[in-house]
Amino acid sequence: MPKFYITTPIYYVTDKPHLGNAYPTIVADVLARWHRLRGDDVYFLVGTDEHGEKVETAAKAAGKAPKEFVDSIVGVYRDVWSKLSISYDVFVRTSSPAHEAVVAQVIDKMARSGDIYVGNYEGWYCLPDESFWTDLQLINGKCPICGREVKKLKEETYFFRLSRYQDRLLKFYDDRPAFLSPKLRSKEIINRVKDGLRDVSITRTTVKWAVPFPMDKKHYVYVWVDALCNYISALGWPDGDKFGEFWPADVHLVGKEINWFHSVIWPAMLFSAGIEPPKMVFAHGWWTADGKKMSKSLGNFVDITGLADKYSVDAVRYTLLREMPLGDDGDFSEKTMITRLNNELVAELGNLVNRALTIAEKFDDKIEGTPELDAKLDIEKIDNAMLELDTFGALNEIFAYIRVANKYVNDKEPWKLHGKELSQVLYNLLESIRIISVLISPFMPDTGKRLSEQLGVEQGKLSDCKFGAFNGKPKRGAYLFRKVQTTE
Ligand code: ME8
Repeated sequence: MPKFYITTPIYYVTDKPHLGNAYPTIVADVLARWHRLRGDDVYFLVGTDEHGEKVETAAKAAGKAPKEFVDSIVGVYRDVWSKLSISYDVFVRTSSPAHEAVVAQVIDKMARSGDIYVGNYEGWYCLPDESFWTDLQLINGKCPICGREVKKLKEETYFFRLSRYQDRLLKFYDDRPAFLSPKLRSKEIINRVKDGLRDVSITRTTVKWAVPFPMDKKHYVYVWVDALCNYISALGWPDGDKFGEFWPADVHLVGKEINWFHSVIWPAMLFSAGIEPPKMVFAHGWWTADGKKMSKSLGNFVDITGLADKYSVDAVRYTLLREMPLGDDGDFSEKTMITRLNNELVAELGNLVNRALTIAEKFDDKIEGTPELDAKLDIEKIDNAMLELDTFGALNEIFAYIRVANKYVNDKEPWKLHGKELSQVLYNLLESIRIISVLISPFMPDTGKRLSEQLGVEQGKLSDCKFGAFNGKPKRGAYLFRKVQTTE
């Protein structure tokens, strides 16, 4: 059985998750569900990044000890993921003793490779991004990722000899072109690596809410080195069965602002520790509000649970996947969401189901016929799109088929038909809807389930997505989606 190990970024637990954090989590969920539909052995990791100065500062502001603070927020993450139908297999927390032990062991391996040495760091630090910068990297004196103020740091630190891995990384990118995904981002990384790599600071002495550095009691592990290890600590590295089964990861899905950590620092750390690198880092784009990246620290974010309460979880999941190809940036607006809900979920999918089931439940004979619509559905194309993480292309293809089925209803006018002729049309419609219910289920799990219930069939797998005998007992249930009235 093919295996599929997919991970999301682990989020800083400074506040509850917003639309931006929900996005990669939902995308990863859709991919994990798709692979389960294919019958693959899936392991889907989510988690929380709980150490470091940023979390320590947020805890202080909340008047709590860091551990008490993170414990209170992790529960909120679990609740939000459950509300958004996130089917994760494991939830990693970096403050857990098992994870901390893995971090210390990875560092020990890196030290044995001769890649860690003590020195002095002098440069800039961006707290919201937990990242170090040189004078040259700053843009107008500000953080090049988020454009905010940076502070001067001057402290003793241990360095990781990243510079040593320049050639090996470049060869690795060359040998494994899929590693740097999507393609449009690979040049950027390769050029920066070609420009030369500086050793990276991997410890702090001033931030104590962190994993103790195993080689020197005065030092604590830099939060990014700690966080990256989550992808293997969650599998029980070095000896855990899950590690043997699922590593290397198939996809680390990450936002483009943390691509460097995942595409450069992480594989170099793994080379140093003698561990195989992951197969792919896919850098996705940003949801923006008026052109600015939505973020917790800017406060310009959309409350994802409020949105789901208002329009349904599936409508939110659908909009996030349909509105923007994975890898692009896009402005999010409630107005666009309502338009998609009304014009696609209600007027295309909902309408098809409603029309077909209304007639089908009154039809007393056995529904049978010969396939007429099967040639219009290219399952392989959809599957290939999903395997390439083109969730946008796959969803477009599924909805193109929904339009084909709706046109079939318009052309055949089943409300005027009887007997064999009606059976033939109903057969094609119900088989189409059955297949659609499977195909949309990774995107809209609740809708997929409700659809198969209304058809009176078991929820199928990808291998069931072909025309066969229709064996269901259709019974129209509540509308899948309700139109949202707007003032315009
Ligand atoms: O960076 N649009 O955590 P974080 C799309 N702890 N995605 C967005 C987004 C937006 N406006 N805002 C956030 C960290 N994201 C580290 C990660 S991994 C070992 C450690 C998503 O809480 C995006 O995936 O700042 C981004 O990479 C992630 O949230 C950052 O979350």
